[in-house]
Amino acid sequence: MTYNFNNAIIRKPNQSIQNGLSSQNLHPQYEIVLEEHSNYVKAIKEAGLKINLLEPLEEYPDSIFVEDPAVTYKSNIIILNPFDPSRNGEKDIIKNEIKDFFDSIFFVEDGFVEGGDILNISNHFIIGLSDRTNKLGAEKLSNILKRLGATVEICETPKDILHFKSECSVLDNDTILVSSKMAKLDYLKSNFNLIELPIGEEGASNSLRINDKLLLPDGFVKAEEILSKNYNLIKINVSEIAKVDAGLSCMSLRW
Ligand code: CIR
Repeated sequence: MTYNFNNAIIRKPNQSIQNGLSSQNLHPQYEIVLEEHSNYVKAIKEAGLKINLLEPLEEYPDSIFVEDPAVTYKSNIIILNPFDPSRNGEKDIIKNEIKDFFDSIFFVEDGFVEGGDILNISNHFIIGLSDRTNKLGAEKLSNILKRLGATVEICETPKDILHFKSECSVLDNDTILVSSKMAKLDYLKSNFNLIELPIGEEGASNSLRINDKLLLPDGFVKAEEILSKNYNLIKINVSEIAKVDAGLSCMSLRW
């Protein structure tokens, strides 16, 4: 099942996170990021995962977002090709740090693709085209995933959403949590059960289902009300980390 995991890779925060890419030109404070990150690590442990902690990378401001330079599938790791020049070099470092955790390693070397644009639901992947992921990168990744036995759909990410997964996440084998913008995508509407969050609660749509827990960004009252009926929630405050356009999924690689 897409959300049953045993292991996670997480990178300790770097002080240079304050200079991370931010659509609103905001600068998170390192000390607060450390505190939020430590609660995130605790929640992932509580969900039952063994954590493999990587050392901080000061030369890459956005490097705690380990989901973007790589994606896992079964016991494989695929090293991606992040678009932003300030992030592209992360892939060469993380490759050496994590390759021994996996049976096989694959590479997307042509085009661009970032992990934030890849949603894995059951044996199926949706790759969102965005400002960070282009058609060539999506096709190269799709070829690798298909060879490994997955099915793949390439979809557009609505304009002004950074990554496909910035506003959606897997809840169950056929259920996806979506913001109101993502709820309009024909491909999602016709193929999955969607739980739509109201306008103003977009920040909660990047939640993280792990085993029997659902990690949810704190501070979204309506999302909590909707989801607490069927899911075992762990709320985490990530408001400082959100200043650099990040949510819950991007801070770990799970398998
Ligand atoms: C970036 O713009 O690349 C970072 N500031 C945020 C990356 C968030 N990644 C993700 O949602 N997968």
